[in-house]
Amino acid sequence: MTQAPAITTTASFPEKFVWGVATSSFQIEGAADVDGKGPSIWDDFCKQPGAIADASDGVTACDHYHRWQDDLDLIDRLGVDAYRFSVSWPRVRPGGSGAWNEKGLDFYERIVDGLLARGIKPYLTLNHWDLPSELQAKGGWTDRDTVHRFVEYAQGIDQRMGDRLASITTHNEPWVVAVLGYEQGIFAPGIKSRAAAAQASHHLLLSHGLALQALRAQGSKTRLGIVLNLSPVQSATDSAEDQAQAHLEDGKLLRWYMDPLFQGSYPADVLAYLGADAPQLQAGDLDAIRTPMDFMGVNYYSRAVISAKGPWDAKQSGLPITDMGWEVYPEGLTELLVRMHTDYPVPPLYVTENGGAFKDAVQDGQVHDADRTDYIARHIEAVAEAMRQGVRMEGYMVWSLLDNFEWASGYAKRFGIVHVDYATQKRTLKDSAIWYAAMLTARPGHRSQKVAAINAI
Ligand code: IFM
Repeated sequence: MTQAPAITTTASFPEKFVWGVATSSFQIEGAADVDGKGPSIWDDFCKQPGAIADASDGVTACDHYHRWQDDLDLIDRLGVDAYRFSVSWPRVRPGGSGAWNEKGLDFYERIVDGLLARGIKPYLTLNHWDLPSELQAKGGWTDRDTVHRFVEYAQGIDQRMGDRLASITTHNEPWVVAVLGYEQGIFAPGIKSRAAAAQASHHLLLSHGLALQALRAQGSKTRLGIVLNLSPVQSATDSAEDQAQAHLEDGKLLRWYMDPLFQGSYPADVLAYLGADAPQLQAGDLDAIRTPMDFMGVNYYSRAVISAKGPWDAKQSGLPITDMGWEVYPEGLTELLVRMHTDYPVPPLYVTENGGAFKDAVQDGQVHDADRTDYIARHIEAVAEAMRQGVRMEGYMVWSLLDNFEWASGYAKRFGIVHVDYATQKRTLKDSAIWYAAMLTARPGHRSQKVAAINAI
């Protein structure tokens, strides 16, 4: 285990750089059918035998729906500037269309106002995967109608609380929704069809662009963007086969999303690879998708290494490996950010998720997660390096605030900087959280110092 470096990380960043923590609705809220919430595709998927490694579900999760005030206090203690969270679409509009659920809207409004009261900026995501089940029954993201329902959802949230938000993100990680959900079937909704995945990805992108246009048309006061999960894709060897395969995988992961968002086209090599499975487009779709954004988020965890011979075994690199089996490779974050900045006319960038799952143990009320602190510190340094190389970066957010429901892996994988005892719902700050808080509250002018100064009078 590596010792956390004694870094003065924030010194390399401008004062207005935004430091945060992130979560998502399904992973922490619980209250799956409380106060009028409708079912989501993840509620349904968890019921499929074998879908979730520990056969768990999101019925209780971190019980954040009931403990939100204490959790906001916890976020405040960390000294962050921002909290990135998502809205559960079926909590605010249970069927995805039709009646809105006032109690659901009130819940998120209380979160937003509670954050602002504590001096924390709310970064709201509309789609972190929990699509209303009723929309899935009509085809989910393969159905073009879902695009229009999503635009209405975006408008409703913006009308209700957009005046108090730091930003609205349309989608979190559309690649995951499309590929893991509709092609590999290992995430909700559990479909295995390459054509369905391609169509779903197009509709996700289209709904993003149309939502931006609709929100601007209604005078939205907040900043608008999308969040992609991206990695540098490297060839395992110099062989022509590996390099060709790596180029295609780069196309499927990065260029399939970045090209339409910034260049108005899908990459030709991926379209050729898809052949008859390529998505159906209508006139104007590509123009809508490239609607300018105010910011963009990148979720980074590791690099991808591609061999034409089959899956790459991360253990052979000799790099540290997280509990997810992912290599710790911070230089990949610098490489990725510089590439995005060089190849595309990107708006200001945020790292909207970054962190590691490690096997934590609570000992005498403490969690000594030096490996997680080391991971986060090294990735923050990688962001600083990207900025030195000219990338416009505005923020960095740790994934995650809390240990939570890690999708198909269930609760066994812990990404939190705050430990959650799921039997008691007790929260314990891990050493990584204490380190992050110490770093952030020591910044010149931090709100905690103002409070301390007032108290000292
Ligand atoms: O937990 C997820 C999150 O929901 C989306 N990005 C990756 C995280 C870790 O797998």
